[in-house]
Amino acid sequence: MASLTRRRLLALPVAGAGAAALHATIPHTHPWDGQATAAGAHDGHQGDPGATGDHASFRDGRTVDHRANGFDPHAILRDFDWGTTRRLPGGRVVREWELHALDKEIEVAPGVRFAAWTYDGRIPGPTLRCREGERLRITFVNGSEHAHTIHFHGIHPAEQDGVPGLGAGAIPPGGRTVYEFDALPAGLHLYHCHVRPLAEHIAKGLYGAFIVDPADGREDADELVMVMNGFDTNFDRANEMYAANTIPFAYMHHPIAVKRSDLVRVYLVNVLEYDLINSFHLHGNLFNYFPTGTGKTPSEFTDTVMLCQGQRGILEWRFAHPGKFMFHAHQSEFTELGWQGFFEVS
Ligand SMILES: [Cu+2]
Repeated sequence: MASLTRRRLLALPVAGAGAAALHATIPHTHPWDGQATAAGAHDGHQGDPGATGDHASFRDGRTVDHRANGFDPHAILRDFDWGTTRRLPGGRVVREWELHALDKEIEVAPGVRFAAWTYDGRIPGPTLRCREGERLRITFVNGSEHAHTIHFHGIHPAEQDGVPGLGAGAIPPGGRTVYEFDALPAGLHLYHCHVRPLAEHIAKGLYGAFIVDPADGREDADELVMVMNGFDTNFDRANEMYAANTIPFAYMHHPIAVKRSDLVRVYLVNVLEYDLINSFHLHGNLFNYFPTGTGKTPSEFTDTVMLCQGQRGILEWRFAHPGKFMFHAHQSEFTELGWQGFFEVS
């Protein structure tokens, strides 16, 4: 596999020109191997996603300091930010948020610190949630040392699009602006910075999910947000780790508890930079898939979906059986590098 070979060349956290040729002959270690011994070296990433083997990665149970990071991927799953609301004289709801761009060092894997750019100090940023037809006002305060924007997916005027050269354009450090538009259409969307170089501004962590509930709502469910992402920790424009909601293996160490009697609804967003596609695969069950969440008729009843960057969709299912069921990217390389987890069904 070409990408595997390339990654083997580049995945070592070693800087310096001319080193790449040497890397090919050195046993590959993950950046998060840290102080692990040479026993952690291995030949590649292929294999059973559920197997631990003799691979000295942090799949052995080590994890990051969620408290120091200021966010926990388990909390992010069910953390919906409804902002604050007020009513206009005509009765229409105005929903408001204030988002801050903040430069912040985040431990993305045990001992691996990443100089991230964040919305509100977390990756992904807050999951903004509203109802179809409301008026939305998002105040953006740039507390970063770099210029940024918030570009929302959805329907809105050009000057509210959060791209350089239109409307408020790129917001300089210390600057602020207000994005204002109607919540349209109902569905699952996302937001991210749109300042060039775009890949860097996204890969550094400036993105989040944006949910517009249909005016007539959705069926009650246990709702979960999964933003599929990855991190390039050695600045070679390739990811060294993959995850849903930032921290690799988080849901392997602590499975997501769900009830067999509940409808499970996953809001799945792919923001992964540098790789052309990402995917989600569920074990032991199939789900209804609603692309972009804009329709109420599923496009597919399946156990695997593939998404390019910016693509998203809603997954719904009920577990047929109790027990532990894996979910993971169905690119084995991504799986091995962190994008895998368990549901624990009771
Ligand atoms: Cu930016």
